[in-house]
Amino acid sequence: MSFVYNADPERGREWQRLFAQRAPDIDFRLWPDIGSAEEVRYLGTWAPVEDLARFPNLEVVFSLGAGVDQFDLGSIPSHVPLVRMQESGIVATMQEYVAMAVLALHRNLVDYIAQQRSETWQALRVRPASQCRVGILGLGQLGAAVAQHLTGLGFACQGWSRTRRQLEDVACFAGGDELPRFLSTSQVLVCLMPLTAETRGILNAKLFTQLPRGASLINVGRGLHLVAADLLAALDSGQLSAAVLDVFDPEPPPVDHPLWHHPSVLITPHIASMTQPESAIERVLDNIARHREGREMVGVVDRQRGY
Ligand code: NDP
Ligand code: OXD
Repeated sequence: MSFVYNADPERGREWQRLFAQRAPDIDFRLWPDIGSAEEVRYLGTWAPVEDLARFPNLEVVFSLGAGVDQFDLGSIPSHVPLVRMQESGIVATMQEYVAMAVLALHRNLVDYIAQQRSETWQALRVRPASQCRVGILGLGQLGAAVAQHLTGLGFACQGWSRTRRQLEDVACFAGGDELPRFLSTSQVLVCLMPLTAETRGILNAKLFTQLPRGASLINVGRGLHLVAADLLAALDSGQLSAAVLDVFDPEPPPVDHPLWHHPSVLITPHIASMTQPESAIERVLDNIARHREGREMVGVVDRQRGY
């Protein structure tokens, strides 16, 4: 019985060491050294793997990331569940990144970077975090944890999801009807939704006009949530003041893309958070145990919803 790992080889070697310690009965294989195809029960992968039919005894596909939009759900046999990554390391690193981005925007880092370049010494008004309202699109594993972390830093937080959530000290909005009210008071908007047919292009001109003038945007969801031309227009008109972007489509964006050089945009190369092998292995081994015992696994993708 084997687990085939198909993602970043450096972290793959960490997974290999952890599997040898924690689950020596499972033959851990690093792609492309898959061994006997009949032995493959579990596939852990970031990217879709073609022709899954070559693994006749495959039982579970584990996405090594939280997002699953890269998979063609129709190409995974219906009896093989796709499980997305829900683990404490990916959550903690996302909390750090969004805190960094919100603090950078709240404390005018974009302006001070420009000031430093022009040797300008000019203090801007400082306000406490409690006067800054952060709105989070998506209140799942990551959005909810980010909201709670930002609340701990003193920010006023609110979130929006498809179905209603309840979180301490976080105003929760749900569904299309409540979106305009949520947006109208979100001074910093964070996108932490999965990419689905419903959310594709959601960060567009219509949405930007519903934010308070001068609001800022953090996109850590997926590149295709954002209509880049609409963001550029909103920045240039002053409707938005700044953006922190971690995800693009394609990645990296083309060399001549105007976002690279926009003075109000900070870019990072899709590193907002990362699955951490030491904590992720707990989740994967627990899910394997659940699967063997016929119990429900944590993070099974609902193929109907697409996440
Ligand atoms: P979850 O599935 O746990 O949460 C998704 C949230 O989005 C839920 O609250 C869900 O609502 C909400 N949502 C989904 N569709 C809609 C919709 N149509 N309208 C309103 N709300 C919607 O996902 P995670 O929190 O684990 O991850 C979110 C995304 O973050 C990933 O899919 C991935 O794209 C991105 N990501 C980015 C990383 C990076 O490094 N940049 C790293 C990891 C993830 P409901 O609660 O009602 O289901
Ligand atoms: C993820 C990601 O989905 O890193 O986990 O983007």
